[in-house]
Amino acid sequence: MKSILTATLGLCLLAVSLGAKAEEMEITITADKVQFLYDIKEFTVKPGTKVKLKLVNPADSVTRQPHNLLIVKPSKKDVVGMAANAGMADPEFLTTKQAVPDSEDILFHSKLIQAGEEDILEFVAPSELGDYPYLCTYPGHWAIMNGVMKVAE
Ligand SMILES: [Cu+2]
Repeated sequence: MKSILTATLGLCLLAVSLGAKAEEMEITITADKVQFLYDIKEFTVKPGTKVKLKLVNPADSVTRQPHNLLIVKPSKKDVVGMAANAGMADPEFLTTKQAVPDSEDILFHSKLIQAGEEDILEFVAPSELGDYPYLCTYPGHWAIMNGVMKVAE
């Protein structure tokens, strides 16, 4: 009996230590200095991975262009992008709202990052496999400033 208890306890401890070793990933995505583009168009994570995504907006003395990064539900890039374009009618869109439209299709988002600044977006990758688009919702950027986070085993 004692050995069964010991074995059970051992398995529990094993499970706890495995649980603590969740997959982690760090990735840096840099905006282009001139064009509305990210340098990484696609990356892959396993479901449930703890992701640290650094978004860098390199300084450019001419454009001083802010950018952000939103990760949205599969196939919702266009819907969220159009909502961002419509956001221009809202005087608070580029300030208080950080150019993030009101949408239930947004899973994670950075703040609006000014030229020369960076932000780290931390999140846990969805458990459901699929292609999760990311995009910059500064109005006019999303159609080309986008990419795909693939959640795959
Ligand atoms: Cu942008």
